[in-house]
Amino acid sequence: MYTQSFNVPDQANDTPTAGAAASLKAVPAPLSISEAALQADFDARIDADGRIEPQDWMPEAYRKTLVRQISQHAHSEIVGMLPEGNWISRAPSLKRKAILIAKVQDEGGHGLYLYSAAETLGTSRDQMFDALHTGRAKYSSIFNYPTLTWADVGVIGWLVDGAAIMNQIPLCRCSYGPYARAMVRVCKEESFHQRQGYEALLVMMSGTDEQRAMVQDAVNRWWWKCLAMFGPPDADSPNSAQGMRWGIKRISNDALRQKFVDATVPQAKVLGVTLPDPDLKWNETRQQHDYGAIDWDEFWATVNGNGPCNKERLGTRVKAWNEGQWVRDAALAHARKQQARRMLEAA
Ligand code: BYC
Repeated sequence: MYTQSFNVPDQANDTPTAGAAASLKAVPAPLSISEAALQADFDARIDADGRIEPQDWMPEAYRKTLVRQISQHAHSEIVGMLPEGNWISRAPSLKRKAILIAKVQDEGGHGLYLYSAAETLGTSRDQMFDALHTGRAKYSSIFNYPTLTWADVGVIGWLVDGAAIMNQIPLCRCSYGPYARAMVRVCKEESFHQRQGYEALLVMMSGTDEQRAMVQDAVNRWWWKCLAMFGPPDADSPNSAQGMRWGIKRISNDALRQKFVDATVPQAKVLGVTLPDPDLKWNETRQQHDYGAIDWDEFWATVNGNGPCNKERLGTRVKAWNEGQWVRDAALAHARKQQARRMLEAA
């Protein structure tokens, strides 16, 4: 926690003089004044829409919230490689295989930028992985559903990455610098992911009846899960108010969900698929679409570890971590050897 060094009390001022020790000991005035000043400085920077950087003082709760959100986001990217990775060996053409490999690799890269951003807050990558592997950390609910057909890969690109972009564009303006900067690159790549998915679906929709039915079936299975991805309704979102006050979240869960629905309806029309919601219709007064009720019980069951693929996803990650131990050991041994060689040469 090197960034908290400003918190250390000034020894010269804090050391009590003989005889006055008992009364002075209980008065943390210099520290609290300096903390209040640091807090005021932090608040002013947030109010002015400024950026907080790793070396800056920040309240402990801000740091914790960021570690929670960024590490969960990183885990989502890494676990998110699995449902689509499942189709790399069965992609229908060389072109689709090359695109899918690139996309899945990009998701791995996003995870790595995000772990690096979280590390600047004083939490190690090992700690974050341990939280994931022991089930203490969350990752996006959406990756606990199976990819049953090739159309699922296209629908994940179109809808899952589409929802992710909607959520992530505002994160490019997040108040924490390293997260915001990581998100700029992530969003550029997500945009390619969304387009490749949509284009793959357009091709399938111009194919056979069987292919069209496959796309519609995938849309039916993923639509509601994508709406839930934005998180609980604002009224049931315990972290939103503070996250928005701190400029971490810029747009609320419900507002982002609405933007996603409004953006996706015309895309579905062009594609020729039906979104599986009989209550979905344009509301002239609101100038937005109304949509039906989301099954929040199902969402929470999935978030809490009881979705169709939770155990499989976590098991796969833990297995990969254990089987990769020799790679990490070898890389560390190599780094140590290199360092020893450099020191010998310098001596
Ligand atoms: N799934 O108070 P709330 C991708 C949790 S991957 C699971 O609204 P907050 C991709 C939430 O964590 C992109 N849990 O929380 C990769 C909280 O629990 P804790 C993933 C969820 O943080 C591969 C509780 O519910 N994107 O693009 O203000 C292939 C109450 O929620 C979910 C991100 O991670 C969920 N869906 O808002 C393809 C974006 N929703 O932590 C694509 C970054 C909520 O208090 N994260 N919860 O125990 C965020 O923007 C925010 O953290 C959220 C939640 C909007 C997700």
